[in-house]
This record gives sequence, C-alpha cells and structure tokens, in this order.
Amino acid sequence: MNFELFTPEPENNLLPYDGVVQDYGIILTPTQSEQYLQHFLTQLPWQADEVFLFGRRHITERKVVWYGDQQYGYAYSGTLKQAQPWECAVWDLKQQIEALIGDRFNSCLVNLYPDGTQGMGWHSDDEAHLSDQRTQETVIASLSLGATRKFSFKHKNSAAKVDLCLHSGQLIVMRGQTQRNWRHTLRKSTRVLQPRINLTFRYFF
Ligand SMILES: O=C(O)CCC(=O)C(=O)O
Ligand SMILES: [Mn+2]
Repeated sequence: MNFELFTPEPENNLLPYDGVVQDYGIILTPTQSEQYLQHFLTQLPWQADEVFLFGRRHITERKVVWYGDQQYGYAYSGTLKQAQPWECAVWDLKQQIEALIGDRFNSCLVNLYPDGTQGMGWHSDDEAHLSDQRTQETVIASLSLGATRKFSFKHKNSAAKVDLCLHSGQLIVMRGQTQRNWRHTLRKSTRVLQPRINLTFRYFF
C-alpha cells in the first residue's frame, strides 16, 4: 500500500527547512536543575571519552555515561560503548520528558563538559539504528544542566546556520530529517568556567 506520511510543521521550529528543532524552553525550576546537576556530577560513573582522529586515540576531558533498556553496543568514533542499566534520576527525567513531548526513549547518552575548554565538534547523529526505517525520522530530546553554552546547526548542503544558547533546565527536541540534513556542534569558549551536563534521550531501533 502506498500512503503519504504527513508530519505537521510545529510552530516553534528553530530550523528554516529540512528538519525540526523544537525549543521547549526551561522545563525545570532553578532548584531542580541545580539538584540534578549536583547529583549527576557526584554520583554518575563518569568515564573519560575517547575518540579516534586520523587513526590516533585521544582521551578527552569530556566525560560520558550511557544508559539503556538493554546493553546496547554503540560503535562511535572508533570505540565500542556499552549501555548501563538506568540510574534513578536519569530514569525520572526520561519519564518527565516522555510525558511532556509524547515520544518514547530507550537510551540516554549523558555528557559532562567540566568547563568551556570542552565541546563537541560538528556531527550529526544519523546512525541507521537511531531512525525509524519506515519514516527515516529520528527523535532526540536534549536536556541541558549547568553552564549556558552556545549550540549551532549548519545545513549539510547550503550555507544556512542557526545559533542558539542552551540554558540550565532547557529542553530542545531534534526530530524529523534534522540529522540527515544538518550537523550540530557544542562550541568551546574559554570564558565558560563552570560545568555543563547534557542528557540526550534517544530511541534505538
Ligand atoms: O552537549 C550537547 O548539547 C550536545 C551533545 C551531542 O550532540 C551528542 O551527544 O550527540
Ligand atoms: Mn549530537
């Protein structure tokens, strides 16, 4: 059967075309954001991230932990990561976000940037297992805690660019064809001296 998929354009799309990024604004109170931040900083089993660039292994100051319903294996920048069973507070946030936006997630990548010297380079989260085979759509919900940081999108085939600031407690959702058509980056800044934690909730197919 041939049927057309119709995805309505949300009103608050931050991208001009070829993808959807919705800004849900700040969804936590300042106290909640601070409590989650302190809890995660001190309680999560952080591991230094390692990346392979031009065949060489680099240990980054950025730290990561990955949670999931199952022990998914995730090959990323030349290394294999294994998901851990859910931590209570991460699970709690997953449920709040699912109720708020109406999408389901089965994994979460948590990143810790100790200060502005750490960021994440231009990339798209376009691995095949992150998108629905039928619609080719990906939904990634991204919650920020701690220092305000600059986050940018760049279209893969045009000069279009979108810059935003992500604040503590702010939720954005990248959906539709965003990962296929746009790259994103967390910019470095030597002016940022405080830590930031980012949780990206994802669905593995
Ligand atoms: O830290 C962020 O806001 C983005 C992280 C990110 O893009 C990722 O984990 O794929
Ligand atoms: Mn990403």
